[in-house]
Parts: sequence; C-alpha cells; structure tokens
Amino acid sequence: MNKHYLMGSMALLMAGALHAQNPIVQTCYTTDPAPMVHDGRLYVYTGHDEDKADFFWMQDWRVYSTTDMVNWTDHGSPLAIETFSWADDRAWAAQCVEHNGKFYWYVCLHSKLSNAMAIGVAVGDSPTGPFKDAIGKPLHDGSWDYIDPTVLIDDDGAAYLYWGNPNIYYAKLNPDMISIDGEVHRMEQTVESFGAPNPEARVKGKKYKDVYTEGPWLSKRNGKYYLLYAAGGVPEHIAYSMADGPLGPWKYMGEIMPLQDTGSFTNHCGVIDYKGNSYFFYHTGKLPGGGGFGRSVAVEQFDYNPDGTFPLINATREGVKPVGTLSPYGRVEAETIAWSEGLKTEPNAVTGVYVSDAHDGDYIKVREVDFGDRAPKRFIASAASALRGGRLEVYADSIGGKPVAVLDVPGTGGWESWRTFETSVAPTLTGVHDIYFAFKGRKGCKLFNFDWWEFSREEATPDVRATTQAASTNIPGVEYPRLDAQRRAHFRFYAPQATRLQVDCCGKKYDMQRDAAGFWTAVTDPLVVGFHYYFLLVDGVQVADPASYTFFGCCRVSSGIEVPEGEEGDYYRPQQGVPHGQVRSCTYYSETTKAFRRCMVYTPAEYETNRKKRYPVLYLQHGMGEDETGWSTQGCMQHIMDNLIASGECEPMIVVMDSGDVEAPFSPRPGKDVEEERARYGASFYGVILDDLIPMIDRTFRTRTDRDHRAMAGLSWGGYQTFHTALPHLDKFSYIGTFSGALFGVDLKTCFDGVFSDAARFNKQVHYLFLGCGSEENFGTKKMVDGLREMGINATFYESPGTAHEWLTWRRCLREFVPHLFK
Ligand code: FUB
Repeated sequence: MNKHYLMGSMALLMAGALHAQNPIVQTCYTTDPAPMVHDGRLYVYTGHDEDKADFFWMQDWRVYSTTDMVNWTDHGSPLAIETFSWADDRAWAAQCVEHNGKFYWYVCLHSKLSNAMAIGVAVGDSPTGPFKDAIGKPLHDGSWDYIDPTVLIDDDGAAYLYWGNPNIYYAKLNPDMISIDGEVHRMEQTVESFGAPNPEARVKGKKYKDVYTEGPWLSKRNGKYYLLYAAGGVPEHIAYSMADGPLGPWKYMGEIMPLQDTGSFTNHCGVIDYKGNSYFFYHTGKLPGGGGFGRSVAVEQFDYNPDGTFPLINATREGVKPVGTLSPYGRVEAETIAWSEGLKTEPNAVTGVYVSDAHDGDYIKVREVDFGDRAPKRFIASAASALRGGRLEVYADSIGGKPVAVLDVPGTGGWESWRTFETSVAPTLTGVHDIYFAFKGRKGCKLFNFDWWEFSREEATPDVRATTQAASTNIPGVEYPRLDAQRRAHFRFYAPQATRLQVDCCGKKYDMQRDAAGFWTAVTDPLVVGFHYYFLLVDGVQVADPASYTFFGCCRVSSGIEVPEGEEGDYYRPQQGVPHGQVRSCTYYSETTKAFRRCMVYTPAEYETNRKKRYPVLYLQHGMGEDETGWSTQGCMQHIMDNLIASGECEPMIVVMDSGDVEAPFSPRPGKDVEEERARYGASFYGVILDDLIPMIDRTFRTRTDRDHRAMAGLSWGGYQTFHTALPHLDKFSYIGTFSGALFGVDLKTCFDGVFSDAARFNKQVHYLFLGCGSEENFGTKKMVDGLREMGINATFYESPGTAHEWLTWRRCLREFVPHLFK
C-alpha cells in the first residue's frame, strides 16, 4: 500500500474517531448492557467478551459509570464466574438493581450442578461491589434457555424476574430478592403478544410478524409496562411488547432498533431515563477487531412518542450529547474516558483500576472539562513504569499544536510502583475543553501505566526535602521520615485507601493530613536527641512504618527514629581508626526452658588476634519492652565499647546480652500480691543465666570464669533482673549496675537476705555498684542511692542530663559504668 494513501486513511480514521462516542468503552469488549441510576450516577453493568474469542467464552462482568453520559469511569470486574462456586463457564447477560440499600446482580452462567444454564444472584453494599454469591447456589437451574435475567421492582415494592431464550419465563421474587415466590411460569407467546406463537408451535419457513429470541428488558414508565427483547432470530434486532401490568397480558408493539449494520449477530438492550433524557443501550461489533463474539456497548438518546410508544432508534457512531461537565480540580481517575485508542485497563487491589498498555501514539480523550475562569497552574498525575517511562502530552480540544502541559515520566521500578509527577500548565487554559492525554515515547514498547490526574490552581508547596535530612534509621533509599534543624520529625506515608492516619512518636499522637495523591504527612514537635520508637496508626491499627528499620521495642516490632546529637554523641557512633569488635548471634540449648535460645555476644576487636588472652564478661540486660537485640541495635553498645576500649578508658571485655524472657508488658493479676507477680514475670531468666548461659559462655569463649571477672547490668526491668540475679549470687558477680532500674518499694535493710545490712562485707565483695537514671524520669534511683550510702554502701550515682526513660539515658549509663569494671 502506498505510504501517502496509508497516512491519508489513518488521518481520516483518526478524524472519525475524534468525534465518535460509540462504543462507549474502547479498552475492552463489553456486551449486554444493563443501566441503573443510583445516587445521581448512571451505572451500566455489562458482560465482557474475551479478545479474539470464537464463542461467548465470557469470564466476568464489568461496571462503568458516568454523570455526563460521555465520560465513562471503569470500575473493573467486581463479579466473575469464580464468585459462584457452582458455576464454571459463560458469564452471560445480567442486570443489577438496588433494593433497600443493597445491590442485587442477577446473572446467568453455566451450572456445574445441572450441566446447563442457571440464574444466579450476587449481592453487594455498593453499586461497584464487592459482590458475593447471595445464596451459594443457583436461584433457578437446569435448562439451556435459562439465560438473560431482567428484574423490575414495581412501585408497590413487588419484584419480577423475566428470562429465557427462546421461551420467556417469569417469576415473582420474594421481598428478600434472593428467592422465588411461588412457581416459575412460562409466558404464552402469540402473534398478538410477541409477534409469533410459542417456539414449539412456530411453523418452519412461515413468516411471522416477529419472533421473540432472548435478552428481555422489563421496565415501567407512566404506568405502562414494557418488555423489550432481541428478536427475529439471528441476526437480531430489538422489538418490544407493552402491557398494563407486570405480568401482561402483553401486546406486540413492533421494532425499536431494526436490523442494520451493527457488525454483531446478537443485540441486547437496556433502557433508562437519566437527567431528563431517555437512553437506549445496546451492543454492536464496531470496536476494531470486534464482531459477533467481540461486542461493545453503545448508547443512543431518544424521546418516547407522545402515546408512550418507542420511536425507531438507529445505531450511530456519534452517540449522545453531554449532560454535564467534569471538574479537573481534584483527583480524576485516568480510567474516566470519553474515547481512547490503543489502551487497556487493569485492576489493582490498593489503587483500583488504572490505564495500562500505553504505547507511543495512544491517547485518551476526556470531554467537557470545565476549567472555570481562572486557569490552573499545575498538572499532576500518578504513573508507574517498569521500563523507561515516556511522556504524557496534554492537549486542549485536539491533539496537535502546542500541548498545554508535558509530563515526563521516568521508570519507577515497576508497573504498579506509582509515583506522583507534576508540571506547569500553559496560563491560558480557562473555560470548557475536551482534554487529550497523548502517550509519547520509544516506539514498539509499553511506556507507563496511568492511575489518576488533576489540575491545580495552587502554586507547588516548597519541597520540604531542601531543609531536612532523611533519618539515619530509615531503610536504604527511603526519604521519609526526615528531620529538620529544630529536631522536628517530618513523616510522610502513602496510604490512598486509609481514612485516618496518625503517627505515635515519643508518646504523642499526631494526626496526619492526606493530600490528593494519597500521601499523608505530619510534623512533630521538636524531639529530644537520641533514639525514639514510633508507630503508625492506620485507621486505628498500630503498625510499624515500612520505611524504617524495625527494632524490637515496646514488646513489639517498632519503628525507630534517631534524632542526631552533635559530636557529643560520637561515643556511640563508629569512629575512623578505631578497631571494631564483633556482635555475634549465638544459639544454645537451655535445660531450664527446654528450648533453643539466642544470645548476642560482643567480643572486642583484639579477641581475634590476642588468641591466648582470656576476657572478663559483662552480662547486659535489656528492659521490659526489648529483647536480646536491643543493646546492639538501639543501644549501640558495640560502638560504645569499641570507642572506650580504643581510648584505653575501659578494659577489653566480652559483653553477653540475652533475653530477659519478658513476653508482654508487666500486668499483675488482679487480687495477687504485686511483689509475687513481679517475681513470676520473666522468672525463667534466672535459671537460664545461672545454669545455662554462663556455663555456655565460659565453655565457648575465652573467658575469665571467676567472680572478680564477671559483671552484670541492666536497664529498667533488666536492672530489676540484675539485682535479683547478682545480689543473691555474689559468689558469681562482683560488679553490678542498674540503668533506670525498675526497683520499687525495696526495703534496703532486709532485701536479698539483708545483703546491704553488712556494708563492710558488701563493699569488700562488690567492687563497683552503679545506679544511673535520666534527669527527666522518676524511678527513685537517687533516693535508693542515698539510702544505700546512709547504710555505708559504696554506690555510684549518675544522672543523665535532659533525658527520660529512653535509650540515650542508657547509652550514657553504659559509657559511665564500663570504665570502672575489672580494674
Ligand atoms: O452475551 C451472551 C449472550 O449473547 C447473551 O446472554 C445474549 O443475550 C446475547 O447477547
């Protein structure tokens, strides 16, 4: 073919397409339309012919909706054969009706039970689902002509179901809408009522007025009942009968849509009034590649004749006129389309339906977009590409000339890895326009998927990233949370489906604000330096932020944010030139708990080279909310140890961290003695450390095994466990530390068999007793130290300035404590 001829005919085709409005869906084949109006919106429920089909191999049903009759939003396929466990094939014609706030979708499909066709019913709470099989079995099963259900709910609330090919069956529905009231009847067909007698009475070769075939549509208007149907055998036209009651007697009225060039040997109609107009939905084979098994829904506007009869209606390419405009200010789904070429749509469980399969030259037209008298400044869109992306050119009124906006879309790492992009808009865009989205990019490959778009009259908000830095506790490559110079944390989280999001940081819950793209943001008050746990509350459910490394804290998997100190925090950070020890994860079997356990063991850098040397050991415990990993993650103990050992302030030592066996926050059982409850809580730990852990460590590592070379310390509840382990076993420990120790109501004179009552003995046995806490917490540490000192006990007290019950207190306590060990 001559290239000029080809280009000329393509241009003609394009010019035709630019004015076409039928079929109303171009992204897939749609069949057997069933319109319904709900809440000011017109929905059309359709069947779905497969691409390149050679029969009605239909798998699912689809839903589209509009408020202006020209832009149709694709709601995907909320109902499929799989919804009905008793069915296995042929998702054929169907109709959805609303009753008492529920949506009943009557379908026909092939039944496994009867090996014939059956009527089923699905129910949902919204017009777009989700839907489920309402009764778990067919409503009516067992014959090849049980197809094409149509339902009318009359003004008195009674519901009627018609179906059949070539017989017409009918039944009354019970008020529950999911069971049949009484018998199923076969409608008597006569020349007067339907143009021909019952199928078995028809004389072969005889010409009848008409022949009922299939696809009934029952409706009522101004007190008159209408039964529209596909007629004439194949190829089908649309004819109708009228009656004064829902069950007849019917009078044949003639054709509505005569046989014509629709490209499909079936036709199937649905009729509805909307916004003051009457609309006739039908299907043709007119979408490119379509035909008898590749049908597409179309719509025409018509006026009833003054006597309530139908006029003749012909299929057109132009379709219907708009009855509304579309606002571009606010998120518009990309699958809201007046006309498109080359594109498909796909569903996603989170973001809903999106436009896919975009190649260079494909486009979407959206009609009647009303920009008002103040032009937008920005165009914003959500797109995703697993390849190299492409360009979205936005045109007003026709493709060509200067685009009003051009959006470059790079690869985003996946076909559903959505990112929001924006660009400026030509300042002249006011009034009502048809908008075209033209996909541009490398030829011959998929470019990008397109989820939604909007125009905005607002200037872009300044990018917070310029004045903040990503938290060091974020997983690699993730930008949020971020911290600013005032130590405020900026959180941003993508949750387009969520209705409420909060961030719980340092015990305060901050409400997050959602933007049009589905991103939620919040900024905290200035935070204290150091490490803090935080959580997201998504619609009331507490979850860890997937952007953060996770830390075991608060008795669960938590997110954490490190608010950086200045160089005063260098002691807990790895330093250049400092030899680094190792933190090992060791598995061992505990006879006490009859289970394998894990402990973390720090060995100093020189442990690897000083092969003959044996080392003293510090047993270091976490608090009530953490586990054995706490000290080597949020606690940074290995860096504290490395730095102190390298500077000579501290003896090289092994540090062992195990689980304190605390499983949930301490909560004494009602009516029980609190002290006894405390003793029960994590009680297995005492046997573990004394009988399993210490022997295992002494067997496995080059340790010094005498009491003079063994220390124990712990934070918060770990301080309690330290006192309860070490004080009754001073034959095993000679250095003791508590950091914010949970030691309440202790009678110093009598506790631990009166260990403090003989100060001289205690001071001889215990080489160093350290009690630290934060200045902003009130754990009674200072009072206990004062009491001990009054009794003559040598006790060191340390108060961490400006910190509360938090990791910075405990990092500082560790730094103060370990230089005094084993000297
Ligand atoms: O779509 C499958 C069948 O084709 C329908 O059930 C009939 O009405 C005809 O349109």
